[in-house]
Amino acid sequence: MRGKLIVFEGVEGSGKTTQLARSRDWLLGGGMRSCLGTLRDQISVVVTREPGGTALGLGLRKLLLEDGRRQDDVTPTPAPIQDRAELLLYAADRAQHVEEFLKPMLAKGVIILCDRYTDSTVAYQGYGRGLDLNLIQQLNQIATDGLESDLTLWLDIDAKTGLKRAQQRGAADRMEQADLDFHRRVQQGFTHLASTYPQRIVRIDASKTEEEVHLVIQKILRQRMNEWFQKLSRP
Ligand code: T5A
Repeated sequence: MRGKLIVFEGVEGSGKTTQLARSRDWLLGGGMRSCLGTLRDQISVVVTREPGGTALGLGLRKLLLEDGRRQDDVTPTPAPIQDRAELLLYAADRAQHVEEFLKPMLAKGVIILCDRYTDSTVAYQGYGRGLDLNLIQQLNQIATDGLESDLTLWLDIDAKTGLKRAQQRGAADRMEQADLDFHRRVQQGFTHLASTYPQRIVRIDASKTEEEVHLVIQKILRQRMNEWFQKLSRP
């Protein structure tokens, strides 16, 4: 039996990482048993993220997100990462992640919870940076070798509220430092994607409390797991 790829998407501070961890805990702590019965013992759950789901990806993540130089660094300040270079670095991270991690895990029948995937590239590099959407689609195809998510949970929150949440947590990374208009365009990108792919992308109101959002996600996961594994779990 092939596993399933479940992706969490949204703007900065939408609560993806929080909800992904809660979903994993719920699934492992009894949620899967309630959906799958004894089949639960044969299925495992792993979490991963983009960028940074592999050793190579961790290096790329550092390049992409840290704008930091040590205070005592005397080498010349590097030029900012150009938009097309940024696009290609995210694609390289994904190509490695798909081959090294996602495909082998799916082949083993694992349920993967992944923090960001292809829709982030469309939203950030396409809508945010203004790069050509057809080019991004082609690049996503090359990087994923056609691997799509089985379900994408889009945590929908307005860009300003999300950024505020992310900033309250501490220093902003290179992407978070982009201006509010950029993050609003990213949000438009997710909105457009959700209306284009209603079968794959489920919108979740992420402005609610952490617990309320978790309960909505639980309901969706229960429904999907029943659909996906119903036949297998019948005695
Ligand atoms: N990127 C990524 C691209 O540009 N192109 C791509 O192709 C890909 C794959 C990734 C960056 O890379 C960009 C997008 C990103 O800018 P990251 O560190 O993984 O960088 O950044 P994010 O994914 O944005 O992670 P964040 O941690 O900023 O946001 P999350 O995960 O959505 O939010 P979370 O869960 O960490 O929560 C943020 C804060 O809000 C609180 C939490 O406790 C936390 O303090 N919170 C809530 N507060 C109130 N109500 C709720 N319901 C809350 N839920 C969480």
